[in-house]
Amino acid sequence: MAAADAVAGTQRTEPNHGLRIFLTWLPIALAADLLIWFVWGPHLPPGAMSSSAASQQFDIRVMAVMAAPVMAFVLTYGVYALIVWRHREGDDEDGPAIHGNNRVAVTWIGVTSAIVLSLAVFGTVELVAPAGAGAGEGNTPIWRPSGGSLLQVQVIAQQWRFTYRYPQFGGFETTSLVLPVGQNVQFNVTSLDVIHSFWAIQLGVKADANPGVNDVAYTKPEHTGNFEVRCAELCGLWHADMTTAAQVVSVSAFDAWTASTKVQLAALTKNLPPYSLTYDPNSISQLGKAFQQAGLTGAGGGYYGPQYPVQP
Ligand SMILES: [Cu+2]
Repeated sequence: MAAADAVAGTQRTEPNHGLRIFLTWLPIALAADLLIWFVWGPHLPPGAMSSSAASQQFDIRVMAVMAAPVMAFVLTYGVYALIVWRHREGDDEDGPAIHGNNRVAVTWIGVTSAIVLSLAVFGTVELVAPAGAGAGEGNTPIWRPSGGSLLQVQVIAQQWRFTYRYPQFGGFETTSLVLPVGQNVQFNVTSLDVIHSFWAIQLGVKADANPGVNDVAYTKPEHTGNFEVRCAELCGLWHADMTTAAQVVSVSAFDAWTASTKVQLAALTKNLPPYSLTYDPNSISQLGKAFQQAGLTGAGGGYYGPQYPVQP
């Protein structure tokens, strides 16, 4: 620099750009992180209605807090460069070469490696700790909730509706999804026809629904209230209509609901195929036909298999 200055015949003292960028960046990054964590964070999806939702919200908060300083740095650096290093009339001098600058290289590799590796570890821990984090784990889940009983709910997808079977309450099948608060739930998700995906939005649960597959996902509802279920896999003409208005209720309300539903659906339940982790729609479409003939396909009922004519 001294040589260049001598050649140019000027006397310039370069300010410490690194320090200036750092001191500009630091308050922006701190403010962004505090706002993200305390103000925005509690409102980030999917909320905190269940253990898995709360854990996903935490993950998104952590990732946003890690990402904001990076973005703040890029923007600060960009604006600083535009202002301080813009081309000026009569100044044709090039900046110092970045190639061979060990401090920049080591800092860059060090910081980016730390961010990526810590996120890999964090992501793995966050899958294990909340027992699969609400994701479908296939038919042999690696992570299960520890301790306590499990409420088993079978989610049966078909074009174009979800029905829910409660094997621990006589195996009735309903179009309503009702869960008790504070109870570990095991969803056994399957399909009778094409591929669907069971997405309980505010519970932070998403599991593929494939024919012939039992896909298991866990969660624990932590707050009572309504939540939405949607199909998250394009499955045909009425895919967008494949929704369920579902509820997390108190334990006593859940007990009352299961008791009354069990009685109300008794006539249908005895005609359902025996509870199974998967169903072959072709082998039970006779039953679907029987349901139709008996006029039992209304709300709360359910027939397995498509409605095409049954082979003799
Ligand atoms: Cu679907």
